[in-house]
Amino acid sequence: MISKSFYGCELLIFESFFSEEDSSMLYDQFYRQTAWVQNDIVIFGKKHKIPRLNDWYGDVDMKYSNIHFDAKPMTKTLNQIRSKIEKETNTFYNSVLMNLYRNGNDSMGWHSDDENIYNPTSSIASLSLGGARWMKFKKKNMNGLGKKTLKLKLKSGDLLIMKYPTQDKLSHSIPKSLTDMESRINLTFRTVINP
Ligand SMILES: O=C(O)CCC(=O)C(=O)O
Repeated sequence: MISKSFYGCELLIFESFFSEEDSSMLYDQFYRQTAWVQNDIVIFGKKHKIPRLNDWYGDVDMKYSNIHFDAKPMTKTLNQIRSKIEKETNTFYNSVLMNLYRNGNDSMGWHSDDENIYNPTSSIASLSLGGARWMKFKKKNMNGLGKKTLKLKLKSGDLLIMKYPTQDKLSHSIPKSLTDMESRINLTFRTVINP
């Protein structure tokens, strides 16, 4: 396990949490069986397609901006993954946001998972399947050149744990890549509380 500390936030990476073979089997299963949707986001009054596809499983509805996913029970496979993560990390998760990055042009901008549906002191567990991607972290509200960022390479089968207070103090992003990238599925397990 690799442990990184950045502005007082602990980030743990369990490399090959799932073997290459299991990761590729899981990737294929999720790719085929998930009802992927591409939502719109409104920026300065203009609609844009979010550059990645999503789905959501969990105890409560997921709402942010104009995006809405109804609550639905986790599948058997998601429950098995969740149990394995919970055993390893001693944390309880009741929902998962599923992300599909089709190629290097799909991305996720700077943000924190700090919406009020989440328990603010719970970790977030993020499993990567498929093509490797960089994930960046920076201190919240810090812009401009010369500001420190942390870059982690997330490979297929790797599990990243973002511990409290990561969502309070840091933003994270999955930048676009100019080089060709294999598609990637990411599952972020979260703990929602009824707002
Ligand atoms: O794709 C990832 O590894 C991170 C996804 C993410 O930051 C999010 O969905 O909030």
